[in-house]
Amino acid sequence: MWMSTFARLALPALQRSTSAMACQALRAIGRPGWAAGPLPSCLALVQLRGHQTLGSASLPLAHHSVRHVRALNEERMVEVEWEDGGSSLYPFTWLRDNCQCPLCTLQSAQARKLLTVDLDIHTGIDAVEVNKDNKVSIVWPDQHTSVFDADWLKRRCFSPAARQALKEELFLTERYYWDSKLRLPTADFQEVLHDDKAALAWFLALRRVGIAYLKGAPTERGQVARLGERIGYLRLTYYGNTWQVQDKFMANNVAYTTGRLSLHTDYPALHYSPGVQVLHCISQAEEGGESEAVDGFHMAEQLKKEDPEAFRTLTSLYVDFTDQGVDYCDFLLHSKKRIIDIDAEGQVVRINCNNATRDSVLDLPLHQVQPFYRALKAFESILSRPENVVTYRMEPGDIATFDNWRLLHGRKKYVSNPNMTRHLEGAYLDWDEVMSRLRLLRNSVQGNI
Ligand code: OGA
Ligand code: NM2
Ligand code: ZN
Ligand code: ZN
Repeated sequence: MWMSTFARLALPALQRSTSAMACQALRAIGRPGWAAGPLPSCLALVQLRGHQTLGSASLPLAHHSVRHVRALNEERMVEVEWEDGGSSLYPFTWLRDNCQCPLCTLQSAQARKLLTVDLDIHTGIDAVEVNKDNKVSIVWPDQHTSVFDADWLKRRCFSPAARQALKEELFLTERYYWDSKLRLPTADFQEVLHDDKAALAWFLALRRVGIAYLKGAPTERGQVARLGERIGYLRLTYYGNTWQVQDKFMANNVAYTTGRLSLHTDYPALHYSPGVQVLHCISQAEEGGESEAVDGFHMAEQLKKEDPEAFRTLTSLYVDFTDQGVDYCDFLLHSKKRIIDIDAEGQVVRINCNNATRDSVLDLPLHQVQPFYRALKAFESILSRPENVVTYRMEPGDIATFDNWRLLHGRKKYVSNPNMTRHLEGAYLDWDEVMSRLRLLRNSVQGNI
């Protein structure tokens, strides 16, 4: 069953791949004896792919031909009519700004050379035509010529549907919301290191579900660093390139004790908190130490429905976080964050919630203090409902990878045993680097089919 659940979770993001590739990618995460049900057939995957809603503009494999072009001089736009129906409009200014010729573009870097100071934002057009290679050729009033590839133009169509489709392709913003019934999407550690399709499936699950589990890693330090190399590089913080979650004498963080960690996100004391967290279990406690995870975006949505006033409070008040001590070097951090961070459209983009590092400094007018605590309690009580929390026990060789901007995670207290000490090795990454690797793998995997 979990495999088909995974197919449902990861597939919408795989929709621009062929069904064969999707099947291979999903099989790559299958582990005999782990799957509770049969592998989904390619037919089922094709049917799932049929649910896609994205427009054709973002399909990198499709080839588009231009039927006709004309300049709309009043509107100062070029209209491109496509052979397969429909048309797209491109403003003169945008076309001139994005001329791909060697004078305007540094081809070795695919970067703009043209300076804004040299861009005439009121330019007209002398001539526009479809050339014999089916490219759109424009002659500007100063006789500079620009030639645009049809597929390149189609991908950059300004229609709302095309922009939405390209945004989804580039940033994979669709999320699968879950609760305690989630079966953690799971892949094999060695496979994600060595097989590009397995790695792609891992990243797609991590992005869409917010958590992906890896099994079969060696039970020694250095494995999270290998994942970092697979992606690019790890995010260095004051706790080091990688860090050891163990019961430590004079612990410089509550994580380095045997105590319970209530549901939290890591490092809100940094204004740009780490996007992705990796936790590798090297040894587990004999008693206690189980892990918990909850879908923060889903819970924020729930809070908005159940208690809009609390949602408004947590999305508007800035709360102080702090962290101080010595580890990689000495540090004294202060930040101001909203517990539920929303963008200009009101979409939840990040959860910042850590009871240990929430500062005693609270920069609020007196009358907002009690409402803040009431709202925090309301959120906390939704987060910790048993129907919302996934509980799992990490075994040596397991690695949890999760979206630290979205998930809250915790651990139960454990008993420290001198013969069998609990030890996790952790590391952070940022979403930029993970998404960069995901896009590159998607391109190379698709290029090979
Ligand atoms: C942490 C943490 C989880 C665990 O170190 O921030 O959440 O299981 N650890 O020890
Ligand atoms: N550790 C695990 O925000 C935090 O302090 C989270 C960070 C110590 C690197 C814990
Ligand atoms: Zn040019
Ligand atoms: Zn943590």
